[in-house]
Amino acid sequence: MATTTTTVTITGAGGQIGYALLFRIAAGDMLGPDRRIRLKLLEIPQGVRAAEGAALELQDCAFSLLESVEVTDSPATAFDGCQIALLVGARPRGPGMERADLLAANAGIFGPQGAALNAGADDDVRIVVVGNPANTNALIAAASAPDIPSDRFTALTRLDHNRAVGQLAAELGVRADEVEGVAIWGNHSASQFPDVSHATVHGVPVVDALAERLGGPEQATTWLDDEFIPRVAKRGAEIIEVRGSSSVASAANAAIEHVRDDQGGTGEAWTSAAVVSRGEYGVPEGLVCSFPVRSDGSGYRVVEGLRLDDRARARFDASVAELEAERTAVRDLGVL
Ligand code: NAX
Repeated sequence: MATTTTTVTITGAGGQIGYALLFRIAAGDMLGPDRRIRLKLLEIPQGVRAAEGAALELQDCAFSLLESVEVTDSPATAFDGCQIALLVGARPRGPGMERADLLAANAGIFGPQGAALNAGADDDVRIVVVGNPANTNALIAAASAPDIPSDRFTALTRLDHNRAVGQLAAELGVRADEVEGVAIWGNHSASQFPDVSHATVHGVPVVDALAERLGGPEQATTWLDDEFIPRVAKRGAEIIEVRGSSSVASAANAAIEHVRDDQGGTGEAWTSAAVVSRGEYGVPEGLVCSFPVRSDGSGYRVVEGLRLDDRARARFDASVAELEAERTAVRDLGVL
């Protein structure tokens, strides 16, 4: 029996991931069977018709939890009263576009959206950025929302986390839910570090289980370095090559799981999310960086005290350096 109503704003709702998200959210996959949902769909004018079409289909599903759907091209309207924001719409990299151009184009989206959240969102709003470059877009949005505590802003690395779990499960011949303790460190980009050094399968370290399966510790290390890490980090490109278009359903699934666990709690298990660094693991404060995280239902907190060996540290540092370079580029544009 649904008792409360939550206002959920989705940007880029007329796009691919938006289309994969809407129906699952309205069916209760994200917030559970006790929370009614008021959907607010933000698009640019060219995307409004597609979002309106999705709204018609939502009506045709007659979801019992769905209280209303509003389509708008106004950030102020979309974020008014927003309690959960999924910022999916972003400017993709066009032909010949330099990184600075990409960051500038997205600053022009995430700056104003942060400001609109600041002006109109609910006091307990939580925001997840999906649109790329997700970490730095979240940084820009947070910087544009001075009245919203920065720990409410997160960026999605749950897809990378799930990809890592999926690869390990396949290699070890187990179900995905039998693998625990995977961590994604750094940026949601090819520089990310998918880390299995704390991961277990049925309580056995994954590295030992891999050694057993692959014929020894050296073989396990080779598989991790040469196959697992690059495959997880470049999985998006693999999906594009095989499928002919980018990850959609898996990205939507990850976003739903990110919000579900942020709100509902992770228990003792951890997952991965990009959160605003408070200096954990030596990551410069303010960067939106992926860490292993837990939530007790009040938001993601970094799991502290994990040991990173020199090789792991070097990989993580390289990804953090990329995040710092993105922040510097954005500062140079005068955005921060
Ligand atoms: P689509 O191009 O299908 O959809 C994007 C939608 O956003 C379009 O309908 C567009 O009109 C809209 N949009 C653009 N600017 C907007 C603005 N200022 N306000 C509101 N809406 C706006 O892309 P899709 O496949 O849905 O991907 C969306 C984003 O997710 C991309 O940036 C993509 O790179 C990113 N991804 C992030 C992932 C992650 O793990 N963090 C994984 C999947 C995906 O690659």
